Amino acid sequence: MRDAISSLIGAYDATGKYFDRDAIDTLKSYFATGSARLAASSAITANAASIVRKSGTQLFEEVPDLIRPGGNAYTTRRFAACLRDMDYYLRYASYALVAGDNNVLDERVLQGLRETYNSLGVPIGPTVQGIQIMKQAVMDLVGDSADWLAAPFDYMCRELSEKNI
Ligand SMILES: CCC1=C(C)/C(=C/C2=NC(=C\c3[nH]c(/C=C4\NC(=O)[C@H](C)[C@H]4CC)c(C)c3CCC(=O)O)/C(CCC(=O)O)=C2C)NC1=O
Repeated sequence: MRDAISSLIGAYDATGKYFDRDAIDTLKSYFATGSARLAASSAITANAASIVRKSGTQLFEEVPDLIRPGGNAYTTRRFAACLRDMDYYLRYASYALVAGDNNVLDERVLQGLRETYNSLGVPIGPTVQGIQIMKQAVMDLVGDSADWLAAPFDYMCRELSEKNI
């Protein structure tokens, strides 16, 4: 698993280079957002249950077919599985925010996920919509809409959507 610093060291070490101007700028911006990243992550931790519950409710309002007979989140078991998945996305986003790197999402969340979803008929579009709703909820909570805050959510949406459309 990589974070902003280990990724950079890996890349520079691979070619035997000292950190150059670009590397220092990358590190500076990581450190400059450091305490804001920690604050965002701990705000998510403190509000995770309510973010997931409210975002789920909003998703099912926007796409009511999901919880109607024939919908993928219909039945108590699948409804619960859907909210559990949303909780996974939120928790791993809170890790990625601190790491300043999306590698944890690749390794722990996204690997093989599209295949699993496709084989179970879990629809990708509404899943992406659910992640976007949580992104907005987190931005509202933190009172910030910076790129670094959106990044893990957008990354999961992009990777889930890719090659599937
Ligand atoms: C930490 C990394 C990780 C992820 C991401 C993960 C996802 C994940 N979601 C699953 C199922 C599922 N995922 C959903 C989710 C949804 N259905 C909808 O209609 C909505 C759009 C959406 C919620 C937003 C549902 C309903 C199931 C159960 C499908 C079934 O068993 O038929 C499954 C199949 C096994 C199981 O049911 O537990 C996996 C592996 N598991 C993991 O370990």
